[in-house]
Amino acid sequence: MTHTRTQVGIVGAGPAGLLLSHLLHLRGIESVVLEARSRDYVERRVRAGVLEQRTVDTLVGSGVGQRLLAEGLVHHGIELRFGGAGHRIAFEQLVPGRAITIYGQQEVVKDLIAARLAAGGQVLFDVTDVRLAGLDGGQPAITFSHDGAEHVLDCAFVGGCDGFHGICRDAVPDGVLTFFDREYPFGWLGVLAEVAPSSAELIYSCTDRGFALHSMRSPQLSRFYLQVAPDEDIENWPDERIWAELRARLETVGGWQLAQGPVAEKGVTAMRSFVAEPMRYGRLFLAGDAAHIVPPTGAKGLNLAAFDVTVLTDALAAWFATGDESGLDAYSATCLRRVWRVQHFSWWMTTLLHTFWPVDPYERRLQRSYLDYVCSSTAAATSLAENYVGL
Ligand code: RFL
Ligand code: PHB
Repeated sequence: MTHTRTQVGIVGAGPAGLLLSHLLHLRGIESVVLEARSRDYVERRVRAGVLEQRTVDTLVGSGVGQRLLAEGLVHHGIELRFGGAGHRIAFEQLVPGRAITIYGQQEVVKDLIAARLAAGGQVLFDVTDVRLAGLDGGQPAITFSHDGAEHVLDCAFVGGCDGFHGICRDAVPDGVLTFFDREYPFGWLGVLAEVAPSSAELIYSCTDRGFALHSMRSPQLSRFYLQVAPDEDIENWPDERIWAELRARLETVGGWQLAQGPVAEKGVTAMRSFVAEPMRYGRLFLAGDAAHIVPPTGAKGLNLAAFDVTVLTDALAAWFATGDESGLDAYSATCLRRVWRVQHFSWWMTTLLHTFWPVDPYERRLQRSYLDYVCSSTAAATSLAENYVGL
């Protein structure tokens, strides 16, 4: 059993854990990141694609934005497609000066890993049996196995950045956290295809066959999502069926055609909303998906993870500099204010755009009425736009 010491032990090398480690390093604070998966796996995992302006500013401002600025696609609007017509939500008019950037989560992860390793940072991949102890005292310790040996990492604080299925949240004694959650009666089938996007901007399409989203990753790579059953077996979706369904749900306006290409990746994700309160237990601070998740319709999860760790970095930097605890004490409440705004927005976008089977005709008309309202009232469209680009 080897013993090492660091200032902040971080569990999870997703966007939250890596960005926390990187931001702490810039403030002169040492950390070790422990990741259950391989480097190759985390760098290939296809997930989010939409970065809010604030997230872009954080990445660029901390020196990891070179590739993001060169390769990211800046978008000034999205399209809502329903009832046989497309309606553009024009950010440049509704929220001047604010935009979103399309840049894959795995590219953010690659950039952050490269920056940590170049700065001599420690990111350990393929660790197993991670366990937390001493969270309620002043001496937390993380035990884990790596390369066939057992290790103990002593630290002043633990960053619980290990996602929704991680172990950090479960390390909190029963009764301390309150959970809030909602499951949706559908999931998303995500597809990455080697074909130029058929649209310059994202299309959120609401149809009687279900929801579809046309997104992208680059001028050569398109990303699509189809609303499916939450437990849908991907084996039921050969590529031809995927393209036929995407065409049926997206080619709903006159003359618009979907370009097809080879499918590079596909998979099904269930959708849920979840919040754990508070986001702290003693010396453990939960951040990102470990503390809260949202359905991806609002494109918010990664952005929220980035927000959490900027708040946490400031709080930890103040503590290490002067012993000031006020930032740490305020961490959970500061994050949860934003978390709940995003919870509402993501639930609302999901409810507005999906088909809930069996269809309740009354609810369907309410949905349609709200879509019409969002697309005809500047006030309603501004509300969507400011939440989408990030408050
Ligand atoms: P992650 O990315 O899940 O990373 C957690 C890491 O912890 C590791 N881990 C452990 N490590 C050590 N020991 C253990 N016991 C461990 N248990 C787990 C895991 O292997 C993993 O590497 O959480 P993080 O960092 O909080 O980041 C959150 C984001 O990944 C997530 O919110 C977004 O992907 C959500 N999301 C979107 N967010 C956006 O902001 N914009 C989007 O456009 C967007 N689109 C999406 C999305 C999520 C999706 N899926 C697949 C859920 C689209 C989809 C389809
Ligand atoms: C994506 O490109 O992966 C994406 C875009 C918009 C969303 C969710 C995911 O709302």
